[in-house]
Amino acid sequence: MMRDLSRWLTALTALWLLIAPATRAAPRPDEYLIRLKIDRAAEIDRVWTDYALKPISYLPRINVFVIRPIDPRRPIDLSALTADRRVAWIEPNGLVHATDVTPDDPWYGPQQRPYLELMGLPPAWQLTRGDARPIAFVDTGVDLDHPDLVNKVWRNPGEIAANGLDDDGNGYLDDVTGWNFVGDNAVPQDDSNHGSHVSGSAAAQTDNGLGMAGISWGATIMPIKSLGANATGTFSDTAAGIVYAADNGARIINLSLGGDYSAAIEAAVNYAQSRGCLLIASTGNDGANVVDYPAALPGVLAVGSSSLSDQRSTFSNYGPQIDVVAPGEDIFSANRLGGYAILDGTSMSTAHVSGLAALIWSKKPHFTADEVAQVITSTARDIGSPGWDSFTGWGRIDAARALGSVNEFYLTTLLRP
Ligand SMILES: [Ca+2]
Ligand SMILES: [Ca+2]
Ligand SMILES: [Ca+2]
Ligand SMILES: [Ca+2]
Repeated sequence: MMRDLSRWLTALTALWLLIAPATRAAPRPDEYLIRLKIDRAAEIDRVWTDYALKPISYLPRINVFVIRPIDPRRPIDLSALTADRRVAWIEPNGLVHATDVTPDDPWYGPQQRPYLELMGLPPAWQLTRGDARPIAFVDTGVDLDHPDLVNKVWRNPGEIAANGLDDDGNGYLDDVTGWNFVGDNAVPQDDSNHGSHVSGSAAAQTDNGLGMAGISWGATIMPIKSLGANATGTFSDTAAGIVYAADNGARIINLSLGGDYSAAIEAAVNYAQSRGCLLIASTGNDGANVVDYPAALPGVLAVGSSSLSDQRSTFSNYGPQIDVVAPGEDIFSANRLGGYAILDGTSMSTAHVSGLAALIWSKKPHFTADEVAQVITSTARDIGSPGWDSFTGWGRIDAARALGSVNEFYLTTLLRP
């Protein structure tokens, strides 16, 4: 039996040596690793024949084959192989990265590192750094010229700038970079700092040797100005901003805002949810036993603030609707003048969760909003009293655990602990 395998391997090794230089330069997305439960060469060859596979190499000490489809246009039938009694397991030949991912942004080390590390971020970045799908920030606008944001601002693909036409027919003239519902114009420029700060935390340009790091290196920022310079806005502008985000391609809607219940905002939230959006909102900063709206609405991920020592921030509102907490004290991010500022609040915590949601969705684009939310809550580090509690929800978010949980090839269910 073993002699058969050895002979077969000798032939395979020769093949591998022959083709190795040409084929090992770049990772191959159609390569798989497989362990079989059989060891006779003829039986092994039979598996390759049955599924039109060709072995590329073999790792004898761990009994793992590297395989590819014979015809690269015909993908491997994974479900059949997984079910085949001769197969122990199969997985894609994925990528691993160097063990440390340290962004080169100069403020990362001195300012952001403690709370980003607490959230498991350098390890999570080994698994994904996000994709370019936008996060909408319904807020005070964004500093559209900020050196660490300018290259991350979402561009409306269907709109031509400054031609006085609503080219994409979405009801908004010349809305190439979002919309200003306060001024009713196409320039959602920040006049407060707040919107630049939260969008920077989630998605500032990262590893560009400049300023700060954002949680999703890939995500773009959809600026929607619904709050004025005093960081206050109307129910109607907020509702309109949520609808705009849902209609224009944002799946994540960051709502670092809160107040009283509004039927119009609830209707907008329901509309966005019906379009597949995940809405993430702040519990509020009064230190009170009340979760602000819209965070208190069903299905909205309600985010409170925690400290570097994993305690609820004294200002962080709490209550039965809270889902998770994230660091929200001494948070370093962009301001409206091309610079940076340190702010506290559940707004900052919310932006961290939005950034994490973008990382998860980049890894699992077919997930529903509820599934992304469940990854976030089920992988949070339980703090405070054991299990869900009204001060910190399911706990403090952990990007490394969240991305680790969706990195498994056979992901079937995600259960809360
Ligand atoms: Ca338009
Ligand atoms: Ca136009
Ligand atoms: Ca940067
Ligand atoms: Ca707890």
